[in-house]
Amino acid sequence: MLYHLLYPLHTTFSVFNVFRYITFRTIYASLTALLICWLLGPWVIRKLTERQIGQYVRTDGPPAHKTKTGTPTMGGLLLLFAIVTATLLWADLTNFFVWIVLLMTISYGAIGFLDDYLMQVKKESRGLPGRIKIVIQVAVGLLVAGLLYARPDFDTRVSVPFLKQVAPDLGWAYILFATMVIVGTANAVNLTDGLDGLAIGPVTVAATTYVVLSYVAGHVKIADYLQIQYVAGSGELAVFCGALVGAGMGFLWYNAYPAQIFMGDVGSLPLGGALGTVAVITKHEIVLALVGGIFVVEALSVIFQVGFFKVTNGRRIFKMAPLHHHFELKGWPEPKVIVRFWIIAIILSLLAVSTLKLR
Ligand code: 57M
Repeated sequence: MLYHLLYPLHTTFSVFNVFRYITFRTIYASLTALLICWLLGPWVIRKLTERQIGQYVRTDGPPAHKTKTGTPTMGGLLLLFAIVTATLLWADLTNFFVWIVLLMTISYGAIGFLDDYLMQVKKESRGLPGRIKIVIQVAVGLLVAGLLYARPDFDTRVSVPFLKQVAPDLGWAYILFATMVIVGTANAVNLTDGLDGLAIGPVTVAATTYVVLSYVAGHVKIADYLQIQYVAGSGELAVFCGALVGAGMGFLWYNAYPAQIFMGDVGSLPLGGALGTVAVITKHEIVLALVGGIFVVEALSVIFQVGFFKVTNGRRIFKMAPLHHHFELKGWPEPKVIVRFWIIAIILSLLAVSTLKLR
């Protein structure tokens, strides 16, 4: 909004010319979202506590988690407010991709809110039935992917990191592929959110990576120089990703160990869905598996654990899945598991950015 209000004044006040630059608006979207989370955090924690919206901790989890019972949850509402507000303030609101990613974020936030509400407020311990949750996620994913596919200039080729010449064109099947990326990322982030700051840290790292990837994908000269697919208008997603980064840092201020607040599904699902959608729009879908390698490994640990359990009639690969619980049960203190996962997330992000040059 500020872009539309203030940039036109640059003919009178040249200082407002700065609003034309995506880099400037990305930085201030990030700082705005950070400030919103920082300033509203204590109030949100107090309100959730007053309303007794405290985490129900399952008894079959690691023993150390028992002390977490009652921690205020659904803090994702603060994340969503910060991200949407900062984006509306600083992004170019005539950009189609900005509205697509906001549609995704708010839709998945609503799914997560319903699940949390049923579980934490109505005390229906299982929340929204898993099948219903996944069906709605797939429906929203198909809608978003379909809206992108319907764009005349939308490219249905899939870029492969490191392989410049390889970009298979999926045609209409790209809609299914994009939906899989979005739904898969949302649920992988959801599974990862099982220790203090364990999800929001890597989400913030991934969002930082996609600030860079969005900017270069939307810059015709840089995209040509790097020989990556140019996606006109995708650069504006750097502003949205900047808001993700700021909100993530602001939320981590309170979600850091020992957490004063959990994000809930109302936070984890939209964060993952948004990252998946940005990856699809900027044509960096497969590299998301590298950027979000922590989420991939956490999800795979569950898949392998459940599969092995069924095939061997009760034996386990890990002490407990997702993988973070395995290390907890091996005796690693929670903060050590968390920070080591963050370090790996940063390494994977650096490798992902390096794929821009290694082609
Ligand atoms: C999402 N939710 C956390 C919090 C957060 C199929 C199976 C792998 C599913 C999986 C599952 O239930 N996943 C749900 C993970 C939960 O966190 C809440 O959920 C929101 C995110 N969606 O915002 O509101 C618990 O995580 C802890 N937590 C923190 N700090 C945080 O900042 O400590 C969360 C955020 C919270 C809190 O204790 O209560 C979760 O873990 O449920 N199931 C599991 O992950 C379970 N694993 C399991 O059953 N493994 C089996 C099979 C099925 C693979 C096995 O290994 O044999 C574990 N989780 C629980 N109990 N709760 C272990 C058992």
